Amino acid sequence: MTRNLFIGEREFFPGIGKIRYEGRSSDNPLAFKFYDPDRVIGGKTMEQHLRFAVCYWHTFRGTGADPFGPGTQIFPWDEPADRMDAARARVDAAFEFFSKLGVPYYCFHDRDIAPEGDNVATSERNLRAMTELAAERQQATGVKLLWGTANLFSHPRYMNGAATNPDFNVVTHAAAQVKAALDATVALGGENYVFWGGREGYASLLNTDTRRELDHLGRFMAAARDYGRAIGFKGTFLIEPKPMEPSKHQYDFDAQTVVGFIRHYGLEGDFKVNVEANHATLAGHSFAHELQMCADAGLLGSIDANRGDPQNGWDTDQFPVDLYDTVSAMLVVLENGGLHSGGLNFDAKVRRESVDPEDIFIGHIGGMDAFARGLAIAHDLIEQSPLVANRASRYASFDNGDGAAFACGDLGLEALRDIAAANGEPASISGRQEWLENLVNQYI
Ligand code: XUL
Ligand code: CO
Repeated sequence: MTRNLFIGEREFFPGIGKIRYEGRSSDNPLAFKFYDPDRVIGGKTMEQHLRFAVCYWHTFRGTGADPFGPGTQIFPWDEPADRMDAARARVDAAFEFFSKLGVPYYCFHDRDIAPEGDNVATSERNLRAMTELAAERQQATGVKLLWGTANLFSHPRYMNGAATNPDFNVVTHAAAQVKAALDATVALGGENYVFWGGREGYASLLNTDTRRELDHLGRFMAAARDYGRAIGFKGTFLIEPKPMEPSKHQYDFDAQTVVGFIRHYGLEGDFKVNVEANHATLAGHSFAHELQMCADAGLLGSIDANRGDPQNGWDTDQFPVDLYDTVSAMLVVLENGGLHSGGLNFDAKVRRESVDPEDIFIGHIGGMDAFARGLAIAHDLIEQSPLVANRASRYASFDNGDGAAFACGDLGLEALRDIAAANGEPASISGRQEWLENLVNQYI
């Protein structure tokens, strides 16, 4: 019986109880093989390290529709004909799912949990009503909000951008939505607030003043920050980079672009980066590279955990199952001292052909197990293998003497030239990449 695990009037996942850790010898598809929330690694439990979140959009608004055909996934929470009734059913289905899966967090866009109304005031009223219900469900289940966000890309009014739209009237609608989404995030105790700029970009320089658009984006972010702080939002604002899709050229191309944007517009201290694995690969980077660039800048905020498809060049948002990816990501996260107020949000969806409600559980279980293994392996690599010491030793020539003087800015080009002339040709030093790759495999 799963009687205590649903909270509304109806059970949406009958026959599925609480997902438990059963260890790697279990052949139960609805059990964790590696994610043991209470297992302590390096002084913190797996649950505290990984801070998993389920996303509302793919899981409770996705239908499997693609440009070639309608949805294949007919789920009971979409049944009510009235849009607010359907929204209420989804909240109940969502909190039942979060509780059964055992994730501490969820994330949503304003339009995921509440339907858009005919005008600004009606949309605000719908969102407030749904926020009240979500607050009750959070209270009843203990599930918390990792981040809220506003969908500024689906409505036709945003076809030329939201904060970067050339028409001021559209910018004001984007602002109204962000204001209401911040109100909801604060009311629900959200720990972060995300901006993913789906259409904050352009298709042609022939009709676009990119300099003005970027300045408007900077102004918009500052206005959101000021409003959020004024209503008591203590969390972190996050910008999620993506190089393309839907815009051809997106202003938040990759992590280093966003780091530069945050610094250029004076947003450090309030803003960090939300790195998504599939967006990294679309930008021609690895997931770990994007995480490392943020960690180096002190701006690693949170993670959208998923993966792309190696043969398809678009944002397939598959569940992360590749251990090399999760190990390399967790190496960066652990060396960063953890995710802090961020988490691992599964911005991932099951395939169009996966039509059983059970498939949604299995997708998340696989992602959670893959990150649990990544965490344990990365921890062992850092604590027990020569990886960290080897990396540090490559830079030993900067630790003292002239190398340290250069690194501090005390040696100019002429002094460096004299040292080169005096010391002669440097010894050839191996990077030993193959050895390090073998080491990673040894620990996996
Ligand atoms: C789109 C994407 C979004 C953001 C939130 O590619 O990743 O779902 O995570 O707007
Ligand atoms: Co995302």
